[in-house]
Parts: sequence; structure tokens; C-alpha cells
Amino acid sequence: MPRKKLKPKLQLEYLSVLDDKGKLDKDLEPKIDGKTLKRMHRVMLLCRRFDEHLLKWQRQGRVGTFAPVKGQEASQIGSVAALKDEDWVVPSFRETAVALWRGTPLTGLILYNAGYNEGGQIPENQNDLPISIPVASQMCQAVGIAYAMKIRREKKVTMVYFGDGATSEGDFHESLNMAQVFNTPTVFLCQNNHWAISVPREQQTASSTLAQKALAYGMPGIQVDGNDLLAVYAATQEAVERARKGEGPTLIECVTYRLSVHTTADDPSKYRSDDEVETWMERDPIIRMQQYLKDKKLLTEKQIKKIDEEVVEEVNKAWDEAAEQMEDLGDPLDMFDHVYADMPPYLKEQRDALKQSMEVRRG
Ligand SMILES: Cc1ncc(C[n+]2csc(CCOP(=O)(O)OP(=O)(O)O)c2C)c(N)n1
Ligand SMILES: [Mg+2]
Repeated sequence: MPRKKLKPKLQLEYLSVLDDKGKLDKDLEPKIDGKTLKRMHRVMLLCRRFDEHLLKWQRQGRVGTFAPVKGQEASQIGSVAALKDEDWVVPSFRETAVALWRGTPLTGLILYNAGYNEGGQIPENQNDLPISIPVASQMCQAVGIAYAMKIRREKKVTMVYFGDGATSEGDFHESLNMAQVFNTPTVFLCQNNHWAISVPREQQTASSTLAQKALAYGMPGIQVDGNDLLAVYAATQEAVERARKGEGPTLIECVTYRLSVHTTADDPSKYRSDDEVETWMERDPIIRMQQYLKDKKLLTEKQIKKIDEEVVEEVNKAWDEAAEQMEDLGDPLDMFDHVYADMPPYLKEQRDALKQSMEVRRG
């Protein structure tokens, strides 16, 4: 009887193209035209400024709880930019940059965060699912969509977003398993931002990487510097191409960091140090991208400043538009809709009571 080392069929890779200061490794530079690079930078900056404004509006009581993106812009834009318009995007709850890239209007995002259902409407012909709050549940739906595309022989790739915390859910494992066995065109995009609310990455799993979990399912996996837009793009581009050619799914682990709160209902000072946050601030994906664009002579410091002013203006304008729309939207009775086909009697009672008290208040 032999006792021998088994060689895994698949190997794990790590990819980084820009260093922490934004200096390029020329041999690894993906081909992206100047116009697209500038758009990527603009949407990253727009998302950062939108995030900051949303946080301020939330503190003023003008919008509800939301999950900021700050620090994860490269993981989101680097990946979504590798898709075609007709491909499918299945987000979790932190993918604002992805939504902006795909064409979701700022006004819609504001309305949604202010509690108006109407804001959550996905624009016509945009193959995106609404945000998903139950951790990892969207992964099963994504594999289902990808499988459907395969059966229909439509060459559309499905990209699904999830966090490090999601990798501990059964849905993650079931999804990877089924995707590989059925050879579906799925790209699994994990943003390892080091925290699942207050649970650190080390307590999430004893594996040394999240990417290696792919290998157990016979799937290619790659770990990339998630604060390096070029590395994320290069890895995703390969995965998307493979999926489109019918060669199956890939797991991409973007190593990144959540620089802000988990959601506006969270106080991270209770569980992590300022030093840790500062260390990651130095690897800010936007600053690294700006250095690259300046080195490439695509943008100057002055132009960057101007873009920054323009995106802030865009955010403020969107607020004014959304505020105007809010005046005509929002019947509180809506909260009783869309949950049950047949409303249970206790809810009907509550609905009637609310309706009556609203009528009394209106006089
Ligand atoms: C099934 C389920 N369990 C628990 C929660 C509460 N919850 C919301 S976000 C979150 C952590 C998710 O962490 P991760 O997957 O790393 O994503 P991140 O928030 O860091 O982007 C938890 C536990 C939930 N929404 N769904
Ligand atoms: Mg996380």
C-alpha cells in the first residue's frame, strides 16, 4: 500500500500590480484604455464622496442605516469593469461603487437609503439583482442565474459579491460546489475586508487564505491585492473570459479593508485599533490609482482636484433631486405590502389601525 504526497491539480496565485505607493510593475500591467481608466477613477471618487455625504445625512437623520464602501473602491470597480453591460451582477449590501458603475442613479440610491421603495428599482435592461441583506444568500441565486444562462446558451457571465464573513455560511460552500460541478459561468468575488462586523478574519476561518477554498471544489482560485485596481481588474478579466468561454467559475479573493463603520449602526472603536485603520489608510486604493494615472500622464493633480469638485457637485445635485421626489413618495402603509400574498389577520389589524390614526391626524 503506498503512502505518498498527493499533488493538488490547481495552484493558488497571489497578484499585485501597483505597490502600496501606486508604482507599477510594468510586466503585469493589464491593457485598459485611457478613457476607461479615467472613468474608473471618477466612479471610485464619486463613490467615496457619496459615501461621506450619506454618512453625514445619516447622522442628521435624513437617511437610514447603510453600509459604507470606503477603502473597497478598487475591489468593486476593478471587478465590475471587467464585465459587459449585458452580464449579470448579484450584489450583497456594500456594493455602491458597483451600482454606480452599472448606471444606477445617485437619486435612486439616496431614495432607497432614505427608506423609499421606489429608489430600489433597478433601471430597465440592467441585469442586476437588488441588494441582499441575508449574508451569502445571494450566492445561490447567482449560481442559479449562471446555470440558466448556460442552459439558454446566452454568453452572459454572472458576478456575485460577498464578504469574508459569507465564506462561513453553508450557502457559500453549496454555491461553489454546484457552480463547479455544473460548470456555470460564475465569478465569485470575495471582498475580504478583514472584518465581519466585529469578527476578525482570523476568527472566521483557520485557512491561511480564502481563495484556497476554491481548490476543494476543483475550482481555480486567486488572491489579489484588493486595494490595487489593476490587480483586481487583471484577475477578474481572466475569470470573466474563462466563464464566457464555457470553462467554468473562479473564486477571487480581494484582500482589502473596511476603513469606515460596518454600518451606521456600528462603533468599530469597540473592537479594533486606530493603528490598524491608519496602516490601511496608507494603502488607500484611490490615492494609489491617482499616482498611477499621474505617472501615466493621464491626469494632473489639478485635473484630479477638478474631478473631485465635480463629483461633490453631482452628489449635492442628486440630493436636491431626491429631496424633491420624496415630497411625492412614501405612503407609510406601503410597509405592509410585498411580504405576504395573503396578509395575516394580525397585520391587517395593524394596517387598519395605522390608516385610521393617519386619517385622524390629517383631520
Ligand atoms: C444570514 C445572516 N446572518 C447574520 C446577518 C447579520 N450580518 C449582517 S452583515 C454581517 C457580517 C458580514 O460580514 P462579511 O461577509 O465579511 O461582509 P462585510 O459586512 O464585511 O462587507 C452579519 C453577520 C445577516 N445579515 N445575515
Ligand atoms: Mg467582511
